[in-house]
Parts: sequence; structure tokens; C-alpha cells
Amino acid sequence: TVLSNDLLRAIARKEFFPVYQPLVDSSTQKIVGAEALVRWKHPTRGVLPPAMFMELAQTLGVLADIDQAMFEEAVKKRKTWERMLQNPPRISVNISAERLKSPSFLSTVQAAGVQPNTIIFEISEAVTFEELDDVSKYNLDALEGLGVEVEIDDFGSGRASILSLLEMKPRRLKIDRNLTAPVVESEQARSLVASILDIAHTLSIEVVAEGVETSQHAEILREQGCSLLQGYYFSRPIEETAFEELLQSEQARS
Ligand code: G
Ligand code: G
Ligand code: NA
Ligand code: MN
Repeated sequence: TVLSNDLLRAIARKEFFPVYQPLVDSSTQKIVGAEALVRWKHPTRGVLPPAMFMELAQTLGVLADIDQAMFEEAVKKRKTWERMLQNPPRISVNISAERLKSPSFLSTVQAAGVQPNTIIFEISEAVTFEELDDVSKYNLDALEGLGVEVEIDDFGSGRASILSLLEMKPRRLKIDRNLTAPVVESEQARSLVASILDIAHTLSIEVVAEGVETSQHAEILREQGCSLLQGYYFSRPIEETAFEELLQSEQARS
């Protein structure tokens, strides 16, 4: 198809770019992180979200290349923010199973020279530990030594969550927004979130709540023990200049 041909050329043409969504500390509500989410600036169709091209990218075998490009951009951006800001946020990038198992993965991460605690990989729970091959498991283990933290994304949406926590020992998990959305109305949803926090804290894993859309969500999830919050209540994913203005105005106030 036309879109396939466009997608195959898009990497070399540098048509992918990140938008950033803030992660805030639940007690101070200050920005401590930024999730980079890919967008495709298509030459004629405008800016396309991942839903429009990720599956095709996977089929065409270029998903790992997109992830790689986003990682390199994140490393560069973090260095810019270090020069620009007193408290630069960490940047998290999403990583596909394809990239995690790629033979060149570790050497590209190593070559990027990442300072500890600055860049995070988010691995969707949909890519459960059981599905990972030996290369991927080896790569995950090696990341810690390279200063890159790992988080499980969309926690509670997939399979074998608890076992994957034990085996992966991620630094953080992000509770899927389908679990956090109902906490305002539903006692049962709050109990579920409390159980996840219990398990996570037993394993010294920090918990991020996704999908925080209202002040009530923020308050309940903070009170329950989520140390980081992310969602439309704080900001939608926005372009880098807008994000940098947000950071600068926040840090100017403090
Ligand atoms: O930003 P948006 O809601 O459109 O993202 C949709 C989905 O695409 C999310 O689940 C997100 O994790 C995924 N995604 C966004 N950016 C990337 C990326 O750079 N690499 C991979 N593998 N997935 C991404
Ligand atoms: O799978 P992942 O968690 O990476 O998906 C991230 C996507 O979720 C982002 O692209 C963003 O558009 C969407 N998102 C972020 N915050 C919220 C929110 O508060 N509510 C809803 N419905 N979607 C959100
Ligand atoms: Na994510
Ligand atoms: Mn997520």
C-alpha cells in the first residue's frame, strides 16, 4: 500500500517525533518525568498517532527502528534539559518486544552513554515476561548495569502480571488507566488498586497511576500510595516546545 511505502521511508526522512506527557510527584504535584510518545508527521496526511501506523510498522519490521529513533531523541533531549533546567525530568520511552530482542539493542543503549536515573524504558505488560525469549531476558538484566531503569506499563491489563514482577524486578509499574478510571465511584476498584500497591510495595516497586483525569482521581490515588501520577488532569501529551514552556514556568515559580 501507499502507507507502507511511506512508512518504510519515514525513518530515513526523520518524520517521527515525540510528544511529551508529564509525570508528577503525587505529593508535590511537580513534574518529575516525561513520557515520550511517538507521532508521525506524514508529508501529506498530517500528524498521525501510533494507532494509525504501529501495527503496520510491526508487520513491516520497522517498529524496532522507530523505538530506536525515539530513544536517541530522548537521550539528546535529556541532555538539553540538563543544560536548561535545575531539575530536569527523567524521560521514559516505550519499547517494543521487537526492539528488546534485537541483537544490536544493548550496544546502541551502551553507545548512547546514558547517565543513571535519567532514561527509562516502559515495557507494556502485553509483552509479558513469559513471552520474552532468552535474548530479551538477557537484555533486560543488562540494562540495569547501563543505568537504564525499566518500568512495566499498562499493569493489570494483561496476563501473568504478578509473576512478571517477581522475575523482572522492575523499578516501577504503571497501573493501567482502565483500573484507575473507576476509583472515584467504585469501592471495588479502590480495593483492586490497594492490592496492587500492596504487592508492589512488598517488592519495593514504585507505583505510577495512569489516566488521572480529575482532582478526585489525583487525591484518591495519592492517598492510596501511588507516588507518581500521569493523566489529562495534569496535561495531555504535548509538543516539545509547549512541554519546555511548562517546565520553565514551573521551575521559575519554585
Ligand atoms: O500516545 P498514544 O495514546 O497515541 O499512544 C498509543 C500507544 O502507543 C500507547 O500504548 C503507547 O505505549 C504506544 N507508543 C507510543 N509511542 C511509542 C513508541 O515510541 N514505541 C512503542 N513501541 N510504542 C509507543
Ligand atoms: O499504553 P500507554 O500508557 O503508553 O498509553 C499512553 C497513552 O494514553 C497516551 O498516548 C495518552 O494519549 C493516553 N492517555 C494519557 N493520559 C490519559 C488520560 O488521563 N486519560 C485517557 N483516556 N488517556 C490518557
Ligand atoms: Na507507555
Ligand atoms: Mn501506559
